Amino acid sequence: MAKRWVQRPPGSTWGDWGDDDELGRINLVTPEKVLQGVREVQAGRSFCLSLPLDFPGGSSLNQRRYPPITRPTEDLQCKQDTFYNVIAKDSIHRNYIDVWSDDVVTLWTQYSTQWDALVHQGALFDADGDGVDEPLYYNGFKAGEDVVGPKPDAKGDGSGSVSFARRLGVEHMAAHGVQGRGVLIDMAHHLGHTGEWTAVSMKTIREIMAADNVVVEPGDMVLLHTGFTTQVLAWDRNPDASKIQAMCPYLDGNDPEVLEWITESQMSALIADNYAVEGWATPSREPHTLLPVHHLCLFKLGIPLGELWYLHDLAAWLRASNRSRFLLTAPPLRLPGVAGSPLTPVATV
Ligand code: UVW
Repeated sequence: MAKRWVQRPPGSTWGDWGDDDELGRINLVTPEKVLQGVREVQAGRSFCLSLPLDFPGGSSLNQRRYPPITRPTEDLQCKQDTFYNVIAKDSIHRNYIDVWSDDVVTLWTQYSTQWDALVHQGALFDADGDGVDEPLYYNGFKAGEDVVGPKPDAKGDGSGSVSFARRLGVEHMAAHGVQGRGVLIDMAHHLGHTGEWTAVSMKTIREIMAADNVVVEPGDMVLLHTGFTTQVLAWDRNPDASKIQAMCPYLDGNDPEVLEWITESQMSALIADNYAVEGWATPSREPHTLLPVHHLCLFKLGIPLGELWYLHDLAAWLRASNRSRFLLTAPPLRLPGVAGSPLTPVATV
């Protein structure tokens, strides 16, 4: 494959792992990194880091995303939506004792606990040096060509898919196996569960890390505990629409030092229990990104983002044990061509 850019975005990693790389910083999750994670397992306890995937409930957090919808598959006579509580004795042969249920789910991939794949956010950038910006994704993959849709048969296999990421989909992470050392930064503990939507600067992050002896090394997956999903869980699928859009601390993407830290720490993934990890960019007259952390991570550096993870119980256990590191096992679905994935991550301590 010929190189697809002559100039890369400043401060990006495009090409560092090859012209066709689709993994980005997940390349830093090496066998040694897995072993470092495994060495953190001392108590043999596991924590589920996922919300139930029908949380937060409703669509007040993001009006494009809805809770999962389930229905039965068709039966053997091809009758739609019927293969559920099927009594084999009645429908096949009186000698059979079996009862079956079999279902279909319509799942908005980023409704609940999720990974954002690298294809989730690109940017306009002049990679071919002709003076005109093109819509591109990480490593110069092209909107409309490598990332196809919306259009009929976008996947090209007659399956009815209307969108399809031929490159940079979440399946590459899954195939690599997302397992390594996780490091938790407990913002909620230090900033209090005030519920205030508060931008957290790098100065504050450094103070929190120093207070808890947290050290992030290249290849680590970094998890930010803000308290957001603790509140989401308490609402029990009925979130307060006036609060859920703007609550709890978030990483200040307008702070250049935050962006420097993400770049220089060489973290392999950035994860939060909140929505979007960050807030919104400060408006400016110049063309700019709406989401500076997304732009840096997904478009420039190739760092997948985790959102809406459930970190409350793990954070409490780590604090009581005076620890911040653990083995994190967090593969997305190996579902080709999608921009995000629900998952059920596990921390083992
Ligand atoms: C936002 O929509 C703000 O974030 P994401 O799409 O990454 O969930």
